[in-house]
Amino acid sequence: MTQDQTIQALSEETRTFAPPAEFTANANVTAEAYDRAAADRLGFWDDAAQRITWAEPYTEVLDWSDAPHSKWFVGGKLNAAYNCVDRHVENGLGDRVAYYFEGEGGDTRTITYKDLQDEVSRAANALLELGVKTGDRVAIYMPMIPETVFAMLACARIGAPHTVIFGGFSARAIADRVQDCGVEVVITADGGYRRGKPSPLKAVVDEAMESCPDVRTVLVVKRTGQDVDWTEGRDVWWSDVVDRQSEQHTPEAFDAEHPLYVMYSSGTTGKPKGILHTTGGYLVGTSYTHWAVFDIKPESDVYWTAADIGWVTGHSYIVYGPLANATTSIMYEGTPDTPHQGRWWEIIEKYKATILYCAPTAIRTFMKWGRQIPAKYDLSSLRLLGSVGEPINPEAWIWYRAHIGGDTTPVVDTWWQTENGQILISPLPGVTATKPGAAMRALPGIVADVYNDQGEPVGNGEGGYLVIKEPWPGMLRTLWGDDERFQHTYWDKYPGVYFAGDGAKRDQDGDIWVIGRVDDVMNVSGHRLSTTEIESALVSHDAVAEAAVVGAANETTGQSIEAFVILRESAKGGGQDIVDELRKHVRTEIGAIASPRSIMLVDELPKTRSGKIMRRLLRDIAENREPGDSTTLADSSVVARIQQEVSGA
Ligand code: 6R9
Repeated sequence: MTQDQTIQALSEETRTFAPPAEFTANANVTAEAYDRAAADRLGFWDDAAQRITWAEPYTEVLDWSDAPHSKWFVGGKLNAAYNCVDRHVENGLGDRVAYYFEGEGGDTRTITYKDLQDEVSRAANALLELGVKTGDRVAIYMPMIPETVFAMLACARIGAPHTVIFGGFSARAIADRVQDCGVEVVITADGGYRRGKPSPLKAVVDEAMESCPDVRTVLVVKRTGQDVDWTEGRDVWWSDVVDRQSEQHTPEAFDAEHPLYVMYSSGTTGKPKGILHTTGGYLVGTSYTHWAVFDIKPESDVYWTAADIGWVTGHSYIVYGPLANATTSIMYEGTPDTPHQGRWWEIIEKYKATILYCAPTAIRTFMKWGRQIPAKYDLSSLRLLGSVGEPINPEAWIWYRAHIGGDTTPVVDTWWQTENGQILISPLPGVTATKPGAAMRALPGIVADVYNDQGEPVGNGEGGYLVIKEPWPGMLRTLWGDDERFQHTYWDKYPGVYFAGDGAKRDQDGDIWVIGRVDDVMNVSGHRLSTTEIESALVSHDAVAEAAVVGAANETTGQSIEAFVILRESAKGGGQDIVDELRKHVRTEIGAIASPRSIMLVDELPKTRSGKIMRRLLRDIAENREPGDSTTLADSSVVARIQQEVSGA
């Protein structure tokens, strides 16, 4: 579907689904929360902050005097790992399961809160022995295994901000992030299991380290047992240093604004942004929203966020939010079709999962595979479903509720971003009569709106830009090493108001429908990628003179990456070979997730008189549509020529 068709389909969507009465009767949050927060927003967050155990109390909920830099829970001190682990053990919950881990190959581990305390403490002691100090940044490049959580919490425990790099990124991408963040210690694994095979991680880190002379230690978890190269003096096995440590470690309390982590995310330029989250506000924001949006009953729920820890969804809703709430979670290492297409449903049946949170791209893939697959499993334990990462089309929403949710479970479509740290716009499952495809309204304590270009709120039935008008606890504090870009990207368009970069619509009832990015950020299978970043990768190849990349609408992946490339004269005539070569080059520069679906070789690109590439027209071509208005082009016949070239090819 094109964006216009999406908007059309969304505006024709009129079905609503009220929460089941029984769900409402037992829900954690009632409609009153909206009134309470509207009457006294900071008082509301003050209440929410009581979910956290503070080593020293804060004196002020919010200091916004240096806007857009916020300080939340000013003067408060806490330890994130203590809040996620130790306090639950102290409260007698040591035997509660924190994670049911399911390896792709079928190996399993059950990790209780007491196990987690021991593992995290040992890992923290190991990091201290390796010379990691409070404030040092540690990079983590890992598969989806329990040690990834141990490593993150060990960092948090000693106040060393982590930067987790998604396992699909290339050596170059790792090196960029490690350098930008000033990392000296990297934690990785020999490899992880992907589609039934061990896939290397350590080898990718080795390659990255060639351009990271400041990294002195690489700590390696043995997961697959595959062969690895070894750099003496730099590389150490996790089993050699962590396992022999004491499981006693006293967590130190850090300032509420102490950095917890940096997560790199694609922006509109070639350089990824290091989004900085701090401790107190982030924990309050994630634990409150996890409890409210997923209606978490920690004593009985088995909760599953089927995402990767390498993305923000994993940070907030596999690690920090669920653990702060003493939840039992499922963690799955592999892909949904290994060894068969019913793998997720088998896992839900096995652990009697009650809540599933995943991306629309997964749901659309399951739709394609057919409803007969989930129908073979007992999914009756599920009581709530969530969606995140991209707009969910009404058909996928309905299918999800019907074939996974047994036609009864509420579905919460949750809108938020890496920058936000926590869910901001979402139904409340016991309160909201949901509409398929709508994130509905801002959560209690959050003030969202849709603005037109002039910065005025749009009326019902109108579209515009999504904005957040008041600060929230889990918000990013700045961009690592680039405060100017922080100001410019989010706060300059509408002074004092957070500009999300998403288009949105208010329907006749005033409910919010998020349409998707309005900038050069693409959303491919729920992964955030920048067109510019991929263009830069392409032009860094000797054969390429110029490149333009667009995200075209795609039924399964939401968007697909379509590249238009002008070759240098010397490289012309290479045919399919050069296309394969360029695709490989993008994999090397960024990673497999950024590999274009198609690379079209063209002789020219549509440009305005000021030299700007008109990607809108390229998108029209990629989506097989009659190109829109091209009157601002320097040469309006270019589009027709490109169309000819593309259809000829
Ligand atoms: C959590 C996460 C953020 C971008 C965001 C928007 C899109 C996320 C959405 C959604 C429509 C939803 N997005 N959730 N669009 N409806 N429920 O995904 O963070 O990777 O930073 O992506 O994803 O376009 O701006 P991140």
